[in-house]
Amino acid sequence: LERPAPTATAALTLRRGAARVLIDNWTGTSTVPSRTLYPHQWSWDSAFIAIGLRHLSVRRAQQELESLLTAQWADGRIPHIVFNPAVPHDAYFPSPDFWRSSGAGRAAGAPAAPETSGIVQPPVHALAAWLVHRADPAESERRGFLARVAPHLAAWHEYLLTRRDLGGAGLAAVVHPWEPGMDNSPSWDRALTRVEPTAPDTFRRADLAHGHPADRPTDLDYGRYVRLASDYRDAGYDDRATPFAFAVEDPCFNALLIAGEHALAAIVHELGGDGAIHTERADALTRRMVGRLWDEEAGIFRARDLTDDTLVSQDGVSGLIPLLAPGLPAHITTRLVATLTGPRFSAPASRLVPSYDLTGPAFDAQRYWRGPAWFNTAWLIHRGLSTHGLRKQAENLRQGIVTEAGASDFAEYVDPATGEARGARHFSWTAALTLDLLC
Ligand code: 9WN
Repeated sequence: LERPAPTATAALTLRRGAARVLIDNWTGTSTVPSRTLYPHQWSWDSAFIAIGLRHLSVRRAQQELESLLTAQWADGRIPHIVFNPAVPHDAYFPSPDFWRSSGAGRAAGAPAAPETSGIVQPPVHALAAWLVHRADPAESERRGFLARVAPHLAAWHEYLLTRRDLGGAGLAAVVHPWEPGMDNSPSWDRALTRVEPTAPDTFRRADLAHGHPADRPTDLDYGRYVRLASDYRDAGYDDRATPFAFAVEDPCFNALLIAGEHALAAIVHELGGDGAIHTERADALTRRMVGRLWDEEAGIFRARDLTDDTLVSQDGVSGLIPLLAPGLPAHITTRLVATLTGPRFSAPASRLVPSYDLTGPAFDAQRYWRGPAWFNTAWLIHRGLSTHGLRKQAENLRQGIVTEAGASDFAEYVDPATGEARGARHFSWTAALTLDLLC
């Protein structure tokens, strides 16, 4: 049975609880995803966090995004981690010594400081910047926020649309399972069998000190993550020179780029310019995403493995996130909603969306991106449903998000069937996005 939606008093308590998480996880310039598991700044986390922080402090939300942008590389990439120099290196693996973005062997184009990773995460930033601006346009204008961030956001998208167009068809590719932000999704299993894992005794995982092994990726997964990241690093993070053993066009990543291009169009327009180029790009990306990633028979978008140019047959929540694209053909929207509300992705007790097909062979209700329901993906689908005017479904999901976030103490992810908390607690984006849906 689903839990009842919070009453007005409970909603107030929930808002306070969410605010407390964001206050506790604030470091002075940005927010850690979790004080225990993830003690640095993460790229797409910061974007989601800013979307919630804007309801507490617009200045802080601006700072969250701007501190991330100071770590942007010369080629436009926004690194997936910005390391906090005050945190000991053994607190998180891989640490700055692994990535070698700074110091003697510094990668070309990496900032002299701060230290960063060399891979990226999904482009939620332009959407976040636009929403932060909208929270208080006068304050944003007074501080010149949009004018400052717009060139960085444009350079970031440009990087993705050019250097990362590895398939040559105008979509952005990811080159490491950490890049789409859904590390051990079954969608990567087949591609990863081609990757020779690095021996487990050559590195030390820090995540198991804080996370339960059954909730986290396996040692074999980590061996492959390390191999892919070190191959990229050893090629100087050069997208033209690296012989990528893993290269995939992911639906969620590209749907966020589409939403980001629409947001950039609004930003440029607000600054007095003509944002048409970004709208055109968003439309072109939408057409390409439909052409290359939509699977009519399966009724969901699928990742394209560029190594053998095939669609991956495992279905995950990523394939539903293209609902975010306002220009999606109507029949595809209808099919996607049917998939979302059908037996493969509907979890009536939690009203959330599992990260992987409930009926799929690799489903695991506990393990990270192999089944558990996450709050950021639910928020994105909520936004997609609202974009297409699907109010009833959006409201049902909104209630699931706020109810389960509160009941799980703002967990990183939950068992979709029971709502049981998994992973870290007091997780920043869970708190931020709950706050957003309560305001
Ligand atoms: C690797 C911080 C990040 C999220 C990702 C999530 C997880 C990292 C890890 O944590 O990934 O980047 O160590 O497992 O998969 O989406 O951004 O919250």
